[in-house]
Amino acid sequence: MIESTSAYATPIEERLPELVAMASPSHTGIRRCIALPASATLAILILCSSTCSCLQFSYPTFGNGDEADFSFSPGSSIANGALQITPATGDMSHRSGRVCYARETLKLWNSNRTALTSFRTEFVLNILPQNGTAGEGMAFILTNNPGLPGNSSGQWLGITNSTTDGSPANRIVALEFDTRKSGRDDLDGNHVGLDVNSVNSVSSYPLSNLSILLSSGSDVSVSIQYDGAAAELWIVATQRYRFVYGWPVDLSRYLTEDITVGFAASTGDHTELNQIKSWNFTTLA
Ligand SMILES: [Ca+2]
Repeated sequence: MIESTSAYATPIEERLPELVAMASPSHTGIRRCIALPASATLAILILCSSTCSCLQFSYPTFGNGDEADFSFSPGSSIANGALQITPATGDMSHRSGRVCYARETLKLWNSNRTALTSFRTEFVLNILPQNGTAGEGMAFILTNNPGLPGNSSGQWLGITNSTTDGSPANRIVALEFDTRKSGRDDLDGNHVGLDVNSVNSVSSYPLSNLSILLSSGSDVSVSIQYDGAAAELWIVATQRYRFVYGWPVDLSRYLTEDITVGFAASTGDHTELNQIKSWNFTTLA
């Protein structure tokens, strides 16, 4: 049973905890294992090339030149300086999509295999309703199965579908940003949730009473940090106010070694642009 570690909202002017300090992208380009300093020894290079947990990248914005770095499901794209997780043109209704980083995977275990890999990722999401009412939402995903599931529009958020939902074979852990109450089990139309192989969140938290509206068309800055030694996953979401929430979650119960990181999203009767305007990722251990 996964239980919340803590949750609180603080005015935006208050200082963030060290654990999840929000940082603007400070550099561009991609740094990977092979970009070690020249002083690194050959032994380290060999070790790094085989076992290093060093996924790291930064995109302060997105352009067409970045397309080769990502996998796109049909209709997903880079447009308007952002990753468009679902189609940004044409028929946008009842669509789902995924955009994943394709250059390298995140290793589940750290280099010494003494603990799960710690990481921090930060992104700016912008959800823009297209016909007045939002639907359905998006999610940051960690998965061993990066391909988009069929029939995963609407309530399924590009994460699962009516056949696969709940199966451990999905091998996906997601933090969802849900913009529509899809059914009785859905909390509301404006919440964050931790999803483990299912869109029925293990734990979810409403944002409306914190004056955060995911589908306002205004940027939401998100920082997610995983402490592999403590097996804790933390999220900070900031719009006008800040939302902080943490869960104990052992990723090794649900995922295997090579983890793809990315985003999933969907629309339904109601449509929205599911946009990621910037994204950086840093492996911490
Ligand atoms: Ca929903």
